[in-house]
Amino acid sequence: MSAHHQSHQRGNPAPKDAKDEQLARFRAAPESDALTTDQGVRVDDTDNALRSGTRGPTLLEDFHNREKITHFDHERIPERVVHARGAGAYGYFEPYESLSEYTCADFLAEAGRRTPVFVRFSTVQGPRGSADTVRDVRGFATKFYTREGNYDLVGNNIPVFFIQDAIKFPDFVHAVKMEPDNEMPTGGTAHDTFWDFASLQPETTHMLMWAMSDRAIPRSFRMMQGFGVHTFRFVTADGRGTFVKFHWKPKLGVHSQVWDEAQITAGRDPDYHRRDLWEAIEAGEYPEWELGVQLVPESDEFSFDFDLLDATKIIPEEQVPVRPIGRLVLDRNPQNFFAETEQVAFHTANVVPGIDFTNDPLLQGRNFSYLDTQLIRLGGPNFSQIPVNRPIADVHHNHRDGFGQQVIHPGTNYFPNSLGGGCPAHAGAGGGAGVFRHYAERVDGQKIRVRSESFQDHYSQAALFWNSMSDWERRHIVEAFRFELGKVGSTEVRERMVGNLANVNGDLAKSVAEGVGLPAPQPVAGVPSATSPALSQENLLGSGIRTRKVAVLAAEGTDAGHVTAVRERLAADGAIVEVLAARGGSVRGADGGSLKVDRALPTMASVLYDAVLVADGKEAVSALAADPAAVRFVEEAYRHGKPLAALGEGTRLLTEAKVPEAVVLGESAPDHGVLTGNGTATADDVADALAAALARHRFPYR
Ligand code: HDD
Repeated sequence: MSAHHQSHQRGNPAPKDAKDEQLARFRAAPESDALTTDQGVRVDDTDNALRSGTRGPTLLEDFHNREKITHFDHERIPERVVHARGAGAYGYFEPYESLSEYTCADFLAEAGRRTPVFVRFSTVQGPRGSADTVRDVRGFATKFYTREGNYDLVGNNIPVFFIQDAIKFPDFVHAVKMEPDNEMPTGGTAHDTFWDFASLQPETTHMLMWAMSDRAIPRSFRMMQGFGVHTFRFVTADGRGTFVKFHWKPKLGVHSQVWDEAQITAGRDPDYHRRDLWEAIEAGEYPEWELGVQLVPESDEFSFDFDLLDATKIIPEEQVPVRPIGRLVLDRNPQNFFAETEQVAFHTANVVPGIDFTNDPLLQGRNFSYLDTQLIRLGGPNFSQIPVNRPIADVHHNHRDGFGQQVIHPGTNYFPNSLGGGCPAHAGAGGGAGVFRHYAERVDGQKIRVRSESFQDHYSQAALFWNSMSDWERRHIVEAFRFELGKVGSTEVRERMVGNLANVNGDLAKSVAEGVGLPAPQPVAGVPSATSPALSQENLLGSGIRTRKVAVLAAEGTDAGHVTAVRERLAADGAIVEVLAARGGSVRGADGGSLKVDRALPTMASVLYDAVLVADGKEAVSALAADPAAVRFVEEAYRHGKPLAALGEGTRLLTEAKVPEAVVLGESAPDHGVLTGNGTATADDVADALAAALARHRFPYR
């Protein structure tokens, strides 16, 4: 039975936490009960409509038929205007230590205090049915079901944003989304309107650098960072504020695909990231992130050469270190995608006591937009009653009625009242603990439509990002710009964009220009040379090889002993080893035994694996070398920088796939990540070397 089917039948285990207990009250397990109508009337035939004679017309009187079709006709709701495609999971957050010195937030007050969470990851541009591995920003939205109400941290996997003021969001989204006449492209930004807008709006430049880097093609949701983006504010019980930026750091390291791989994956498995998250959780490999904060005292508000309120800027970690404060673990998949992942509603304005906003104009606009969009997306003002959205904290108010009202509110519905015993009364009588108090910021200004002077430097941090990249990261950024601008029909737009890039780096602008057939733009003097090593993925590898997938290519006559030895060695470190052969079932081993085949080669592709091993066995390797699918598998994995290993005769397949000079173990291995025995290497030697190579993720310098 597949993991998929098991999950359908796993029933309702004992609730894990307060949120799960609440959700359990809303779950309905229909398997054991008789079929009924919406009204609870039992139905004995849902296959044949009521008709006049066996060959006659269907009768309007058939309430079951009408109800069934009507309900079906109304199953769809509007998709999110951005972030339509996503996947979610439940879990928990727990702080390492009390943060009471900075915030009165209850969920951060005590080491180990667990708060249930729901997290939804997403792409931004594509519709619900688009592929997971497009070049795009990824959403990383977390709902903390705290004892003091829901707190939503609605972030992305990139720490800055395209625009500085929310009033530009409709323009930006119109430009990035599919073009209005032909609704292309589905997923991704490689089209005229996006680059037209971007090239005319220099504040996008910093974010463009990130979006053209490998950050925009993650290997897995489980292997990307998350950022709150804005500067928020921690507030203590006595009203003291501290600026705060939030960072999520994945335990598995930050890893990406390469662009060619991402494009192939979009065809081979459009659900690649969704499947990866689902399967990891089903297998008990619970993804984990560390929450870190950058804290800035209010007195330092003006001590940076950028504005803390400008969402196109980071605070370099070298300037303000990220302090780890807790961990997030995702340990449960939803049971119904629509009910949970689709209906979940995040909102930047869902804050709890101890967390407050700043005047970041992007954040201020978001605080309007989310509730507004959800009113139409979820059909009216009662969506906070949908199970996934309900707080575990008690809810008492005088909001009444509206579409889909689920609650029977007896009694009075206004404040103040005496007839209802004065309930609900203002909270806070007993000293105010647990009450939301807005940070008493002094605000004093003229009513003007003007962007602050301190928001005007659009290039320094774009340059900082470029300067901080390793050579291979820079190469990928150049290739991404060439690809995207190469898809742009308007020469004028391409020229303008390349011109902007000259403000970031002359070589970058020149290489991109070359790639799209334009002359190099005039160099710009005085481009900053500062770096921030924390920005390079080279420094974010993480450790270990848990859940990394290794394909073993096998055929009739494979040395099964070797395969088993390698599998055991890698599995001990948590990697997943799958045997692939031309057909499912099993193959005959070289010594006459048999080896189970996990996947039929034609159903898979190299892009779905992190490394490839070719087993020994003369007959088997001859068959593989004659199979174009196997040759392509190896050739592609090599091109995508993945570790390759061959045992004994297996090297012949590498040669057939034109993998240059396999490195002999013990010499310069694993620097190129191509590992072959020198005749004396045992399966264990190869497995050890492969494990070390897997931990490095990719070999981009081939
Ligand atoms: Fe947004 C959804 C993240 C700027 C308006 N946004 C949405 C989601 C994420 C983000 C992760 C998906 C939530 C989910 O999984 O349901 N958005 C961001 C970040 C931003 C940002 C990190 C900049 C720092 N967004 C932004 C602005 C506006 C919006 C400036 C409007 C002025 N975002 C929305 C929205 C969405 C949304 C239209 C679409 C569906 C939804 O909210 O529920 O309201």
